[in-house]
Amino acid sequence: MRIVRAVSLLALPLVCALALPARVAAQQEWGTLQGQVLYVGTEKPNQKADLSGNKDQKACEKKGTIIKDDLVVNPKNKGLRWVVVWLTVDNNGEADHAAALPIHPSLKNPKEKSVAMDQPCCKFEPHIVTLREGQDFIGKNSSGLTHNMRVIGVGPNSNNTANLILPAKVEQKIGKLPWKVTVTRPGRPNIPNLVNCDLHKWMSGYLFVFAHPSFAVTDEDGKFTIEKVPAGKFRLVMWHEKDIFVLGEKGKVGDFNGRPITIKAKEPTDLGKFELKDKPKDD
Ligand SMILES: [Cu+2]
Repeated sequence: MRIVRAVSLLALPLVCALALPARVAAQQEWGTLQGQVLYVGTEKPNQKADLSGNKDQKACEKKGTIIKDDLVVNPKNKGLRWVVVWLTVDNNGEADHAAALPIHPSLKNPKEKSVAMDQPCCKFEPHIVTLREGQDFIGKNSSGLTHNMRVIGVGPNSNNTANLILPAKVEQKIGKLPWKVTVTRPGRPNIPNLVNCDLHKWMSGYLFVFAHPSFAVTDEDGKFTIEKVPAGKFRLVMWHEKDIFVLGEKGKVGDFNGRPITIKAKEPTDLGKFELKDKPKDD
């Protein structure tokens, strides 16, 4: 008798769930996204920066040769570093770059108040800084040399364009207004703000601003992991400074529509390896 009652009680929530109107959205679930980007093009990676004729050449090369960041490939596994990877909403097979992505409750607000870009040895480190809206961007100079930091604010960040001298051991908040996602036209994806040093022409970096936490930058093996991403159907967009929007649906370079992906709930979704070729010459 007792058993029968227990069963009927258990069945009750199921009946209620079936009776719910269809318009009540299922609760958002979360997963982890990972993958690896390989460079299979013909350009020579890991090239030395040209410092010849610069007054700081000796000081800059004190700790070794400076390797450019524009095509950093791991010779062991072809992993391409400094690829920015992020999610966008899929709207009938098109990337909707302006639509809001679901954000995991624990990531509603960024944990750190600011993110810094340093220049300890005549290179911007990290080469690419990713900010979330609400975070401050700090220009830092931990070296013994004077650097100039020119940040080119595009679109809604144009008022944050800065051109400042950063003497040795100084750091400064950059941007008069809160940093926003950089879009140049409606429907376009976000693009980075360029960072240069006028005193050392080989120095360049990028600042990306996102309105959500579902982004990553590939590491020295070309790998990326994005945790607490929304489960479901989304699009994956990739950017690299050589090819700009590198991951088209059919592998077409320069397509900022990205590629459709399905993220599994509660377990990692491994997208495997993405092979990037050179940008076509006629683009
Ligand atoms: Cu400099």
